[in-house]
Amino acid sequence: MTGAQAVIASLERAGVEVVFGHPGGAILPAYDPLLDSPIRHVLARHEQGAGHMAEGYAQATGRVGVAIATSGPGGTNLVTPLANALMDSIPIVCITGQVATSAVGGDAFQEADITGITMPVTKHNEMIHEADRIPGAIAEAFHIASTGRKGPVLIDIPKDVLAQELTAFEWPEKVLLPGYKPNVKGHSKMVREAVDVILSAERPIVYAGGGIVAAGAEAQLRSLAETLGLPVVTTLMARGAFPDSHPNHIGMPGMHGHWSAVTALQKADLLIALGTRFDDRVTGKLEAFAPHAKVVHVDIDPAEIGKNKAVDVPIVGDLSIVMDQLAEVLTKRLEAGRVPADLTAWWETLNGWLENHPLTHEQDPDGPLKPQTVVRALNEARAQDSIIVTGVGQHQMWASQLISYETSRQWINSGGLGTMGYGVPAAIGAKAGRPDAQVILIDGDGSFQMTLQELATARTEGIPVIFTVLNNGVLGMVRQWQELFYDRRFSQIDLDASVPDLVKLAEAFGCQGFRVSTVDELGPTIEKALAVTDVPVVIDFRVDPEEKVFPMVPAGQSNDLIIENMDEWREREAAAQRGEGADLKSAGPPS
Ligand SMILES: Cc1ncc(C[n+]2csc(CCOP(=O)(O)OP(=O)(O)O)c2C)c(N)n1
Repeated sequence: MTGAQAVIASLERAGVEVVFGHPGGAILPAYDPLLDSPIRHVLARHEQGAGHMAEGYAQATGRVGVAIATSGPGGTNLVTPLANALMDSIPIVCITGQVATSAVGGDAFQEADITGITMPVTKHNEMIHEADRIPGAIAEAFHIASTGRKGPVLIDIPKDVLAQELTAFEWPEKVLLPGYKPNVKGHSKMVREAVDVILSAERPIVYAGGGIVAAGAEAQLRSLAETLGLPVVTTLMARGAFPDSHPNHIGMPGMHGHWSAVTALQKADLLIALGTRFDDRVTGKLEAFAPHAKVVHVDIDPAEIGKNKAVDVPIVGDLSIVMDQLAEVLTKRLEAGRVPADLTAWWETLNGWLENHPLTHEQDPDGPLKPQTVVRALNEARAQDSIIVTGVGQHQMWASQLISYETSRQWINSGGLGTMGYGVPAAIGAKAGRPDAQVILIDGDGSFQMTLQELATARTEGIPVIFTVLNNGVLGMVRQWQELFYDRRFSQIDLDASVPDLVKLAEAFGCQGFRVSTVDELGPTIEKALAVTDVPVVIDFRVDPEEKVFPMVPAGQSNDLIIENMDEWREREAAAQRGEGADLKSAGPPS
């Protein structure tokens, strides 16, 4: 067996059903045995697309996504997906070809030091020097990607190693890595302390992050919240991990979070932070974040504990295991007669906020189509268990705010890196992994144009995604910042909504194209478009470029300064000019 055959055999042994890739000289040997393998190869038009497809696949299915690329530019095109996967803890394995061992270091044709380049954006990477090492390295790659804090692993294989004969193909059934042993069980003393702190808190809140989804701890989260009547907020990475319709759900925190969720964190006396990393988009000005709260923090990655905010009760472990431990201690305490603090007053406050601070927008029936109106209409028309994928920008925030998510893995976006162009390929990957699910991309025209060539992949591979574009003709989120922070001095944001013509573009790619410009056309066109299930669909929604995402915490400010609409923004601005309150334009760090 050659190294190349061993690569494919290893992927088969790892249980891989589909890989996303793009061939080239150095990886060519591995493309030949693919012809004899049951593994499906999806030919992306760009390696960045292949990488994001692997991520979308992983996020939709919970399995490891795989991308394959050639040496040099093939590998460097994977850098963005790798960085994205690292930030969002997405398990992917990337396999790259490398120039022959004898040529390495000699500026050979299509040579790039991909392990060096990707060192800071992978959980682990390795260049293989002998074909015998291939099965072990690939088994380890899958193990590392999918355990502990999940993330990306890259394996680089020189062309001569792919051609080399193995002495024997040995697939390790169990991977043993002496230096890698994620701590999965929480320290029992800390678990007891956490339960005590939780039972005593009068204004507790569960701050649930993407770790809940990664660990599959949704049931335990729900049980904890219901047993103690705890309010829960779900971060951008955790949307759906706790049902939006649940009476204990307070919303999404963060710069564009729900007013009640943001304020609940600010006023809480205890944050029960589960698998979340105190991202600056959630904390706002860190010194002013949740000033009255004690913090219980559970995370699989010890480096996260206390990284940004001091923690009172740190617990390192796998959330699904630690939450079972918490439940066990909690049951004992309650059975022994311990009475939890009374949360009635807290709930009265929270419910009052929820009632008084809903998300609203105004739609003039004859005026320009508002992006929020479109997102609400999509929410109505979609299948309840549909998967929503987004790019990055205003549309991403509206899709998170205005669509109700009831289960995990229904919501796929680029949270940490904020990668425009993520949506099109990630949606294709999600649909490849869950072909029976309705997959709807909600993209911006800027994000869409970064990876739209993958429409060809969707069409030729028979992956019928519904690609929708909130086409405002501008880089909307940048426009919003220029309006609010740079006195409407708009610089380099105009894209022109009519270029490219998205309906013609869809047709050119063999997809069906639809356009909606008015409120009247909205419902009927969405219905028609969603009825198409055999080919990919593109819907061009022409929306108002002036619309802004609210609520908003101005960058670098305290979350106490959450602003709900433009009128309030102007009032605060005027007040600041009179010397009453913070200068909204200071826009200091973080970015
Ligand atoms: C690759 C990349 N480049 C630049 C940015 C900075 N950026 C963030 S949002 C945004 C505008 C997004 O425009 P669009 O996709 O049209 O969405 P909209 O905000 O209009 O909904 C830009 C340029 C980014 N996030 N990613």
